[in-house]
Amino acid sequence: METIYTEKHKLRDAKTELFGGELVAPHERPSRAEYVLERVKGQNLGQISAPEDFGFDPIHAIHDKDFVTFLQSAWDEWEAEGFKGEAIPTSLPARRMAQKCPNFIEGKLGYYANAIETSISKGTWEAAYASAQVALTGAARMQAGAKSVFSLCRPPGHHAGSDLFGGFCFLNNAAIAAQSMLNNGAKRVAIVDVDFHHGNGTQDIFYDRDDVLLVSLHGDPMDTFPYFLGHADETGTGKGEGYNLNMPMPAGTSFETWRAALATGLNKVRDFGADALIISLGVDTFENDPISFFKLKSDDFSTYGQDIAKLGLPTHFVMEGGYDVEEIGINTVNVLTGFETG
Ligand code: 7XA
Ligand code: ZN
Repeated sequence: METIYTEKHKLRDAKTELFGGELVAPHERPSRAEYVLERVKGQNLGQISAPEDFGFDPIHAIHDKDFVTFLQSAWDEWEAEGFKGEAIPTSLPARRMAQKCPNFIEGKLGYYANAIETSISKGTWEAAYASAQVALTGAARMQAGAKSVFSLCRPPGHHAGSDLFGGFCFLNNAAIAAQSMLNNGAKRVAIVDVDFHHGNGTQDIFYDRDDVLLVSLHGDPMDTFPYFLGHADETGTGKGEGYNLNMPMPAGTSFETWRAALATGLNKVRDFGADALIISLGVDTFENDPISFFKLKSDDFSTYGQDIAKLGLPTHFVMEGGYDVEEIGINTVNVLTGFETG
């Protein structure tokens, strides 16, 4: 399987994440992608290629132009104010508050944030843009007839909405890849999000659509991030009704339970009749992940890679979360090699 990767991910190297009331070293750090890359090489997964540059149009097909402009200039605007730390919003338009975007950068940050753990730092935009191009290159490979491809995206994307960042995400790589496939001839694309966290950004983007099916398996949002979306009764709206399947699960969920939910999701994908499948591949379902509460072991990742392969669909793996850096490479590549042998 070909891997798409760029060193530009290293430009996203924030020093601070707001966690437990403290500013800590971010869980989402450059070493994550490097562990995965090392394992891709060590297991001889296949060719490693640099992304092409598809420009802004496919990004604007998913994200509001004003939001993209904000991401591009946020760090410079913040720095120009003389603030000493990284850019973190302090004031958000919570329920019933005005929806006008302020002029001042601190207000803009709040307007465009869906969570405030994620600081914007120097280089964040450049890395986010490159990450989207990685996913777009993966999408292009699929359309050229590849059976599978791995987009080693970093920063991740599934919490980013059309005009919202947060949860370590800025641009929604999987959504951008899905829309690109649709714009280039695909009729129906399914996204199965196996990250521990609900893909609230992806859900928000496609919630009223019947050409993109989203299946998400995740920690119950009553108990974990992103808290405000991801419930089982969120099934889509308008013509999108029935095209959003959430399967929240409780703390301590075993692989057996999780795998049964995956089977339900994959059956839904089969019935949908997708031309292609995108896996939002987060491996923070691992038993030792520091910010999650499922109990998958390293071998389980191989098993579910095989399960996904049995669908027989062209499959694009797009990297999302996973934070126990020692194991992230093993678990990620186990899914990919499992898929290849499945
Ligand atoms: O899939 N998404 C993630 O892995 C990021 C979750 C961010 C959690 C922040 C909780 N303080
Ligand atoms: Zn996650």
